[in-house]
Amino acid sequence: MPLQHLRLIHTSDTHLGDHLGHPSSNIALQKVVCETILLRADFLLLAGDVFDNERISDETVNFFLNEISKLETPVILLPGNHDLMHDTSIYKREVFRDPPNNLFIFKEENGEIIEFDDQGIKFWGKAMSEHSPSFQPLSPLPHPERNTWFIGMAHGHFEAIETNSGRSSLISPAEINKSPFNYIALGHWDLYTDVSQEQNLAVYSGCPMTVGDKSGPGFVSLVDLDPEKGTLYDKWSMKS
Ligand SMILES: [Mn+2]
Repeated sequence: MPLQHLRLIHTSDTHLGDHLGHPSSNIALQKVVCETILLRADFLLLAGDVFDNERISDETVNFFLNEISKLETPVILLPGNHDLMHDTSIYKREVFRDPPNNLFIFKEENGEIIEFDDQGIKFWGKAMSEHSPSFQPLSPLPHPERNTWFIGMAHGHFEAIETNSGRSSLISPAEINKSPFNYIALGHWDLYTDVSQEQNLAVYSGCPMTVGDKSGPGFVSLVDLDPEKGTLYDKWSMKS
């Protein structure tokens, strides 16, 4: 089957439920949902830290689920260090028993593929269960896939190996370089940052809103998978 043209919206770090640190996160999520519809995206990617912590209310979770259910677009969610996938995970609460059927959540800490045969696209990611130096969001990498778009998702801190900081959930330039993906949707950083290594594309979308006292619009990454031109991506303002 030939590759299809597909459009992705990639965002992360909404930190829902953190009313002090991220006061405009609810509005930002609503904007992301609107833009996903207006831009006719085929998939919405949430690259971790969707929720701020495990003490958030069920009301916050229900707000999120209600927003997601407004979309027909599949939503691919990778847990991050603020919304870990472990025993007491937000994603294991009762309210997640019957999620909208367009919501797909990575659950395996060793990595898994979520695939959409009809559209010819696969997503790979490792659900973080512990934010520690032993968790490596892009290692080991999966094998390349043929005749399909292949998108990686990772939540962690990008750093050159030589820096040797010993920080948690590190992502190295070498891993991006060796990766089999058409694009890697990264989360963990507040600001849009392109950390691509030559042809291997990897981008932090940053928050869809600004963080701190001055709340305002942020950015998402708008990704077009074009059968002829390959992966095209752009920093897309959430203004308007
Ligand atoms: Mn994070």
